Amino acid sequence: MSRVSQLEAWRRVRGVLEMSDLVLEVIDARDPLETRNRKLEELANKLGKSLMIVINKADLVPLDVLKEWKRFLERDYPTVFISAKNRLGTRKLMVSIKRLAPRLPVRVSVVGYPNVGKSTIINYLKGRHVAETSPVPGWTIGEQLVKAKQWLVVIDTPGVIPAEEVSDEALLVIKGAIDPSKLEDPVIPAIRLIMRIKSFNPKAFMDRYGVDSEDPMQLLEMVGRRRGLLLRGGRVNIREAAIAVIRDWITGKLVYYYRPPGDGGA
Ligand SMILES: Nc1nc2c(ncn2[C@@H]2O[C@H](COP(=O)(O)OP(=O)(O)OP(=O)(O)O)[C@@H](O)[C@H]2O)c(=O)[nH]1
Ligand SMILES: [Mg+2]
Repeated sequence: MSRVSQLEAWRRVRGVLEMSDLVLEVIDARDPLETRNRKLEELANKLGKSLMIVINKADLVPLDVLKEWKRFLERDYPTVFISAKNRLGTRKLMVSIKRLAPRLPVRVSVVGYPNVGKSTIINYLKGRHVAETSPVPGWTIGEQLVKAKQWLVVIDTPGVIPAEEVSDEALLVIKGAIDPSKLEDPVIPAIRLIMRIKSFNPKAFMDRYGVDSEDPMQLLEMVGRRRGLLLRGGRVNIREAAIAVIRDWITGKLVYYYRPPGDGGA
């Protein structure tokens, strides 16, 4: 993850926040705490902007868990959950935007970590493909203004990562915020990810690959062999196996979720 490109991304996001009337902070339903960006919230507060949390990728998490997160996050900000990909929740999102808009027409910025689905939400509000989306984190580089409705202008932004997290590759892998092919060593981050996935969803690997092991390194071996990711001589290409696992997490083929802490929990 390059510090320079992140500095530029923050600069652009700040500019977009300054010109918006309402901020949509997009988070990933599978890991709301890790994809909630407090630095963005602080910046929006400092600039005096109202903010709404949009829990996206709701298709990957059960409804009762989504409802608990909504209740939990609403202590801080109005919250909705949607699946931009499956086009579920548009009406609810539109109604909430209209309700929170300080004026009409309203300018709404869409912000968050890389890969949470910001550009997909822009397309969904517009009703057709106007913003490029990709399973590769860090896809959107510049901002883009889109007139979604007569009364609604939405602004796509690049994903931003708090400065203190930029060099913590394993953490960024868990947040789904970094392209695994850019990692010098994807194996250690993959092992941390495997342990986290297993802690919340012990069946995740059996469900996805039909193999499992308590030892993350051995699990990578098994996944690599299953996938035919072999080096010459028949040994497993562990690097490629690690990248495959990280990609499957990013694209929602490996799933976990958890409930909010405290009394919002189970
Ligand atoms: N399962 C699921 N996947 C989604 C959803 N919304 C977006 N995605 C997927 O998440 C990936 C990232 O989506 P983008 O819209 O490009 O995310 P972004 O936040 O704009 O990412 P950057 O531009 O890299 O910051 C893509 O592969 C989307 O198809 C959703 O509601 N459910
Ligand atoms: Mg984008």
